Formats: sequence, C-alpha cells, structure tokens
Amino acid sequence: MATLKEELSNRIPNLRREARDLIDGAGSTVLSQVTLSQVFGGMRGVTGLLCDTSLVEPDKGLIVRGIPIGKLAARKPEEVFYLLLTGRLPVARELEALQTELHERSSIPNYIWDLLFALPADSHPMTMFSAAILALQRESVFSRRYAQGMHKDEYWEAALEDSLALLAKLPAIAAGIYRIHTGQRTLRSSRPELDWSADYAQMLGLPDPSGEFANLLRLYLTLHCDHEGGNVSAFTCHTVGSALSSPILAVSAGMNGLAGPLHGLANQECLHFVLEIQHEFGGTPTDQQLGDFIRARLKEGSVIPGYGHAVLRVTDPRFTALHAFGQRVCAEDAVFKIVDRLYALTPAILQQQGRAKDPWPNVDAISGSLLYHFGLEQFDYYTVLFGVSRAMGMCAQLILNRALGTPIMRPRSITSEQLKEAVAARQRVA
Ligand code: CMX
Repeated sequence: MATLKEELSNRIPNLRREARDLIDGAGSTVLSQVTLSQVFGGMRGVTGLLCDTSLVEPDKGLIVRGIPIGKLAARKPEEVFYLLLTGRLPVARELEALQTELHERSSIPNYIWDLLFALPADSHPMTMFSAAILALQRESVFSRRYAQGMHKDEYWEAALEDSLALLAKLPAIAAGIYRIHTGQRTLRSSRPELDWSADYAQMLGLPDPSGEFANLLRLYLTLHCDHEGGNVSAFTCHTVGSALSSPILAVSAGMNGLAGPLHGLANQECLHFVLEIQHEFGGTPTDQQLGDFIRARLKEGSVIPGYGHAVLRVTDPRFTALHAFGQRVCAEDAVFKIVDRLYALTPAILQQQGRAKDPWPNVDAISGSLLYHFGLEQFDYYTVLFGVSRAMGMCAQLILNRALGTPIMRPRSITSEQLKEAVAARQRVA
C-alpha cells in the first residue's frame, strides 16, 4: 500500500518523461487555430490547455480519468480526489490513509475565525469563503519552501502538502461560514471518526436524523469535483498557480471566478425559478399549467434555468444521479415534484422552440431543490458547497502542473488596430 504522496512519486517521473517525449517528438503538431471571432468570443473552441484529471464529452458528460461521473456516484469525494490525482481509485487502506491525513490537518487557526466573525454577517458567503482561504496563505508550505530555495522538482510535493491542508480545512471553514451567515454565534467541532462529507454535514448543524443529508452532501461533493481545465475557476486557478503563487492563493482566486453568476452562481437561479412556479400555482401545477408556463416564459424571451449547456448535448449525468437520489429520498417533496415535472416537459418544449442546442437539464436544475428539502434554504450559500467540491479539481490540476513544470501562462493579446490590419492584409492577398 502506498500513501497518496508515494503513489504520485512513483507516477510523476513517467508523466514527465511522456510530456518531454511528446514535446521533443511532435512539438510542432497543430491542435487548434484561432479565428477573429474566437478572440472576441471568450476563446470558445480554442484548444490550448492540458488537463488530464477530467474531460467533458458532449454526448456523455463528465468523465473523470476515463470513468463516467455517473459510475462514481457511490464513491466518496476523498476517493475521487485520489482518482483525479493518480488516475486510479484507492483501495480501502489507501482511502483510510488519505482520510487520516486530512483529519490530521483539519484544525483551523483562530485568526480565520476572527476574520470571519469580523466580516459583516451579511457578506456574501463566497466572499467569506475566498477571504478565509486567502488568509490561510500564512500557513503555506509551498511559499515557505520556495523562499528557502526549494528545487523545482519538489514543487509538486509542497503543492500537495498545501492542497491536503486546504482540503482538510474547507469543510469546517465552509460550515462555519454557514453558521455565521445565518446569525449563529457558535461553531460545531469536527468529528474525526466521520468522513469528509458527513463531518461537513454535522458541522453545518442541520437536523439529519436519517443520515440522508450527509448522503446528499457526499453525492453533491463527488459530482461537482472537476470539469476539465478551461472553465473559469479551473483556468483562473491554473493561471495564478503558474506564477508559482501557492495553491492557497490560486484556489482563492479560482473561488472568485466560481462566485460569478455565469459560473457557480447559476444553481441559485434554478431554485428561484422552481419556487416561483410553486408560488404562482400555490403548489405543484398540472402538466398543462406547467407546459403553458414554460411556453409563456420562452415567448417573453427568458431562458429556462437549469436547461441547456455550452458543451453537453444529453441530460447531464450529474442531474441523473441527483434525480435518482431525490426519487429515493424525497419523491413526495413539493419542490422536488416540480423539478421532476419540469424534467418531463421542458426538453420537448425547448426542442419544439428549436433554439437551444441542448434542451436537456444540467446539474443546476436539481441540486438546489434537494438542498432546500433538507432545510438548507440560504440560496447564496450553495456556491460555497460547490466550491468545497471544486477545490479538489483545482488542487489536483495544480499539483500535476507543478509536477510537469508547466511554465507561467502568457498568451499574447492583440490590439483592435492589429486585428484590423490583419483583416486588411488578408483581403489584399485575396
Ligand atoms: N431556455 C431558453 N433558451 C435557451 C436555453 C434555455 N434553457 N438554453 C439556450 N437557449 C437559447 C440561447 O439563449 C440562445 O438564444 P439566442 O440564439 O437567441 O441567443 C440559443 O438557445 C442558443 O444557445 P446555445 O448555443 O444552445 O447555448 P449557449 O452555449 O450559448 O449557452 C447556457 C449555454 C447554459 C448558458 C444556456 O443553455 C442557458 O442560458 N441555460 C439556462 C441557464 C442555466 O441553466 N445555466 C447553468 C449552466 C450550467 C453550467 O454551465 O454548468
């Protein structure tokens, strides 16, 4: 049995060799070209990043190291973190060793609580989350060792150390933020006998007599772990980390991207939409009423939140996994019923309308409604849960990039004048 660090130590020489061989043997292979519209269009479709932890296939959804996310639904997030980093799931003793490492690093320095209590309680939970992570920079092993002259071959080890320390602390910090944000002055202690998700659930302090809320968190944290390398938070974390800022600084920066309404904040919009329907009809509408409501909304030019995706062209398997959970645990819940009927009706209506390339639900169409069922009703907190999970992907990508010695990011930009000149030159040739 190898610890996570030993497993990585065994693998990294090979990863480095493969990368070197590829660059030496085929470095000039063209993978992608950039058009003028892509320069104006968020670089959509430009392939320019290496990411081995996961990929998103339009017809399959998220694939983590070759395994479709739906097949990982019963796995713990700790297992998924091991998988993201090493490319294989841990055996029981390896998982236990990782969980022990996390527990050993989980205590929160008092100055983090002082900082969080000093912020106005109505600060956005993502602001509190990012600030708390940023303040942990004081503990960074990576930055300390870098200042002492660490050899670059060892960067990944220090990045792993910071990542483990950070991931270990996130549940307590995130749970503390929930309690402070909801006006509770007391915090709940971590319980080392629990796994990462169950401990997070009990520190939030919501009643959970059946243990199903902890099960939901476990599933939620597994499903949101990673989403390739080009999404805003992953890309931001990668860019900041490439300057050899510590993983702590890089993840805090990534969280600021996740806090954007076009990225991690979308889930709260979806739940607003479902509650609006419940309010409008005084409960669950009939299919006829719901169909009319969706069509009217489309007619007025609004989108149906939770439906459509920039990459996916099938029902998001993460939606499917959460839907199965809802059917098992809260099929009669009024809000879940609306989510379920929306799923039955919306894709066909969107197909009829013919605009959306993807008429199927994404993960945000359902996640908020399940959290709501268990009494987690602060919509603005949902992105923090997302962030706790996505930190695993950000850290895994960053550790691998430090292992490969990926250099500082520095794509070139172009001025409008240069663009116009390039177009004019092309026209002269034609
Ligand atoms: N309801 C109504 N119209 C929709 C739609 C929806 N759910 N999804 C897409 N469309 C429309 C677009 O607005 C666009 O209209 P115009 O041609 O008038 O501009 C047209 O269909 C084509 O869009 P697209 O290429 O299919 O979708 P994009 O890649 O541009 O955008 C997304 C993807 C997710 C932003 C979009 O589907 C959307 O707004 N969905 C609703 C909001 C939502 O669920 N967001 C969560 C995203 C989760 C994630 O990204 O992980």
